[in-house]
Amino acid sequence: MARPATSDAAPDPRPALQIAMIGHAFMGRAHANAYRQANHFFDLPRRLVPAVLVGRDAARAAAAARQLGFLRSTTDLDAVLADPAIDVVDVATPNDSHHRITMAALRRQKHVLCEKPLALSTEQALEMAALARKQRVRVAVWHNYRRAPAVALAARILGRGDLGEVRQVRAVYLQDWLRDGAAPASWRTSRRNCGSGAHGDLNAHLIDLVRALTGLEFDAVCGVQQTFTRQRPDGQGGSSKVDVDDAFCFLARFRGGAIGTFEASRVATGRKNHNCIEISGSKGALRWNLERLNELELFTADDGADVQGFRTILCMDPGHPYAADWWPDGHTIGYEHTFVHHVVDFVRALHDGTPFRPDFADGVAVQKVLDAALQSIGKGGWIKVGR
Ligand code: SOE
Repeated sequence: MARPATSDAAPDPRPALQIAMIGHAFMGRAHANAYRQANHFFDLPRRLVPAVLVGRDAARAAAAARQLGFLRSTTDLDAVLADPAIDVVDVATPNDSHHRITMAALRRQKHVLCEKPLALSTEQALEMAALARKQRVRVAVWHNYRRAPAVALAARILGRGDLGEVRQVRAVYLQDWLRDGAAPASWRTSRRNCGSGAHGDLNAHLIDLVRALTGLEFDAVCGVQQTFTRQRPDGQGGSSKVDVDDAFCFLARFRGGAIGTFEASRVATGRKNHNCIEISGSKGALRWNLERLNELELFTADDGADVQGFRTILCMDPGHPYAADWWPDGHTIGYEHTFVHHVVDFVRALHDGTPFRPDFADGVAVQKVLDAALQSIGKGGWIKVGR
């Protein structure tokens, strides 16, 4: 019988990819989890090292670094960006700092992952995209829902032409965490910090998803918005003005003739994280709902008349995108895994020199639609989306 053997884990031969994460709130936690899980479940060409977490408060940043698995923490962003050992900068901060931090990181030749929406305006987004091209570094926008297995399968189905000509898109992203007027103000309710409310936060995801799934580009949009609660508690016994939308809907015409409806709300009572897209083609249709994110509903018109109907595909079999790296057939995954897949594909693309989407050009495209829809509010009619 073989003698028992004990050995320390062999040193990892892969070159490290040192990551600095700026910010450590909701998205920072999701990104940190993704770095850890990507190393543990996927065969990556680089060893991800969550090297430093940057925050505004030293004690809170240190506590977050410990909890999220970063080697160190600091409040000194400039020193981190100047550190030649840092390869990737992850911008997980409120929207108004995306441009400033990303531009500083790009000037230091860092690869950048930036949260959505990319910027406060198309002008800022264009500057970020131009500098990224000039610096020849790899950049991405954290539109994570592209990498839910069911969404990636939907893109594969649409890309094969199985649904025929895409004619209509109907997309909603509905939450209700601001339904109650007593829900406090935050950076997400202040135009100076976020640019827009549900629109930039949630319609941004829908715009990116529709572009990714269908390849359609927006021609013109016409929007309507409402702010139902215009003052919210500021947490210090006073109140803050709310100067962004609680809900924002818009109609869209796409180049080539397709049309679409988009709805983002943070006051859609009873809806918690209802990101739902339905695409109608000439030969079929599909529907995805984030609240049932492993499932894809599919209708194909060439089924026999007596068996036609939407069928539900559980997208967790080995043939489905990303599924084989997790668990056996049907063992479902969750919201956080979409961020893991984003990291895996980004690291592989960075190492192999292959394209990664969504990049900053995609971030610019989203910003152009967001801005045109906002302009349509002021104009009270249709606005062309800049090309
Ligand atoms: C809040 O609306 C939020 O956290 C968004 O900011 C995220 O992008 C979305 O994925 C979940 O909801």
